[in-house]
Amino acid sequence: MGAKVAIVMGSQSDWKTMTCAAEVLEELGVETDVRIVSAHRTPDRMYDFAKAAEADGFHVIIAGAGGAAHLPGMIAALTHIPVLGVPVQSRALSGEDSLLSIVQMPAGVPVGTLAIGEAGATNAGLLAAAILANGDTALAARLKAWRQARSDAVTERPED
Ligand code: RP5
Repeated sequence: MGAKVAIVMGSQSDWKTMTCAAEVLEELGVETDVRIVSAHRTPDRMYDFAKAAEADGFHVIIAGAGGAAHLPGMIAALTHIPVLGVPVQSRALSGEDSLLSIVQMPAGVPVGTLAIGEAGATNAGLLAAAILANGDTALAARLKAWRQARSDAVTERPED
């Protein structure tokens, strides 16, 4: 069976951030399909990807972009599959431009927007896993174990 999670980004330069989503999904044993799909540089590729996403078997799309970050919203306009948007930290405005571009979708076309940068990408991966875990008890168990390990790693007192 093919990947149920697609990770797309507007540029090669976004990969340093978006790899965090891929890494956590790999840790959880979730296969991903990773692509560069730019809304303004490769609009036909973006359209073809989004229109084919359901038939291609994707259940969640994680889309990262920076600056005038219209990629997640454009993909959400073209498919009903849940889109999780990751604002990539931009050079000029530190990602506040990316965040506002992605989060302020008009009612009716949602993009689940995460934090700016690597934390957002990691959490997008975790949310994608949580969505899939609703119908996958083995994945749910792996996700619970992943979270438990994070809790177990917190010491009661700070160490010198
Ligand atoms: C956006 O412009 C991309 O998502 C990227 O975050 C930003 C800069 O792209 P490059 O100039 O590095 O290709 O389209």
